[in-house]
Amino acid sequence: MILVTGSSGQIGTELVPYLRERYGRNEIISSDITDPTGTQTGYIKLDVTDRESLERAIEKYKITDIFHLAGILSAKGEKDPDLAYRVNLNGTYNVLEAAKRHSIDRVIIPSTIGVFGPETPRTGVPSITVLRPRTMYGITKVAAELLAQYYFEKFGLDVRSLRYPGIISYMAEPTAGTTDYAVEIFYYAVRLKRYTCYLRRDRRLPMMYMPDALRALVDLYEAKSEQLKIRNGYNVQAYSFTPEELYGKISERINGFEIDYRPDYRDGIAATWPESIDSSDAAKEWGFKFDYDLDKTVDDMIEHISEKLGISGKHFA
Ligand code: NAD
Ligand code: VAH
Repeated sequence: MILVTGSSGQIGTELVPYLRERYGRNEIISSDITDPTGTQTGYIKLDVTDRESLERAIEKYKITDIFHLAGILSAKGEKDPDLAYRVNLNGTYNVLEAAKRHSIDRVIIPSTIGVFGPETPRTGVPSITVLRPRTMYGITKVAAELLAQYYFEKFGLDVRSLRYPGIISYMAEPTAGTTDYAVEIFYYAVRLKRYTCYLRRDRRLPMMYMPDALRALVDLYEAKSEQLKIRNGYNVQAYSFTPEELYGKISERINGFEIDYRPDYRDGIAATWPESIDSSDAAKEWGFKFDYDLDKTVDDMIEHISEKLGISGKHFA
């Protein structure tokens, strides 16, 4: 039985159905800090900062594997660093400790390009590199990566991690991160044909589309343990672009779409992250690959967001 923490967020909203489709409806327990809604099945309320509740849930549902997604992302973390510290660091420690005590088979913890900092190389960053982040999010995620490696080496706990770039998706609208503009821009483009971007026009960041992000996480989960040399985090990305380049791609498809730029504190966060990372370790050791290039991503996003907002293709002419 697989437990997913933080399952109501941007990634969990799509990972849970993906896992249910692959391993069976009744094999997944989703959980988050919020109360269950009437429509959720196989869901429990679970605060990862509460170790006792976590251990009770592991026992009660006979959990064998954990996908630990609960977290406070970069932008929200800079607004409330204390919360980010408690959820990201104490929460991850609780998950690892509970996993060790209950002999959990595999623990999957997504990390992030937020672990990098201004001293990291700007482009083609390798998996093993300088990690000196300047956000509370990044600091807690570096600590989580090191704990993952520690639990693997010291206790033999099978912990696996990859460093996601910004994830683009249309199901759940992200609100807590620095890379969220790359989702938000599509809603504004489709609905209003106008967007004000909070990053500089030339702020280049690594990104990836959700279907590739889900497949990568499950490929890592299913890989043979002996294949995996890196336990703190494999770099993965599909492409890198600037807001102006993304605007260009959307404008080719939505006539009259306009953008302006008003950089805020999130641009300061993004300025400390690299422009591109090197996914070759992930490709070599567990076969990481991606299907969606930027054009395919933009086509798919516009199609699904238009459908979601009930706006037909004619609107774009
Ligand atoms: P999200 O902010 O959309 O979701 C996080 C979820 O965690 C939320 O549903 C929130 O309610 C839950 N949560 C917060 N505090 C909690 C607590 N104490 N107990 C239980 N749940 C709690 O984030 P996401 O984008 O889905 O990210 C999931 C994981 O992937 C995070 O670890 C994040 O660092 C990592 N990641 C995400 C991205 C991205 O672009 N989305 C990129 C890199 C890494
Ligand atoms: C954030 N999307 O902006 C997340 C991520 C790639 C960075 O961790 O905080």
